[in-house]
Amino acid sequence: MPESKRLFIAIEIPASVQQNIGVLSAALRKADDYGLSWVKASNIHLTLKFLGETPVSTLEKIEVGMANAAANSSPFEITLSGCGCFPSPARPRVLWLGMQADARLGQLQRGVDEALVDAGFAREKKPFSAHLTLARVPDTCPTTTSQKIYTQLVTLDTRHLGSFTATEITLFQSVLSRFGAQYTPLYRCRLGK
Ligand code: 2AM
Repeated sequence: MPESKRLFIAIEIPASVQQNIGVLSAALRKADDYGLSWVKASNIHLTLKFLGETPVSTLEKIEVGMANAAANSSPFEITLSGCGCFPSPARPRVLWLGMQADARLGQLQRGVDEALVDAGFAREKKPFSAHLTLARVPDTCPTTTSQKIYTQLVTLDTRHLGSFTATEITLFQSVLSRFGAQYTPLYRCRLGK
């Protein structure tokens, strides 16, 4: 079996903004008497593309694709604001924070998606929905419980979480364990020529 790594491409969030998110997340956790799977503040990121288990022999092509996509973009501002859940408030499975950014965010995501076709990755079928995952709801969690926590989330003020300039994209390796996910940056690519 060829060696493989579980990979994804993301925009990293500055530590100061992660800390703000951590404070909000901690407040929300107080309403969680079930035990959702909360993302550690330092692990919060903006996923552009999930690659999954990937042979290491593909890494070079991924890096070339990332470099092309990044070169066709330029740094842009992201302001955190709002929140939501997937798939719907009637059945929350993923709780997330939203953001505002200009068209370059969507263009960058489409550029990454397109650039990785040559590396053998299928284009995304669903439209991109930019989000920062706060918590995932275990399958065993009653819907009434996840609805209650989501209701708390929407009451929180998300306007002061902060802004930052996205200047690069990062290829992460994800290692899952019973202690949670560990994300390791493997390759970073600056936006712009
Ligand atoms: P998300 O949290 O932004 O939704 C690393 O595992 C990241 O890849 C996760 O944070 C998640 O992004 C995304 N991811 C994980 N598993 C995935 C899957 N099966 N399909 C799509 N995206 C996934």
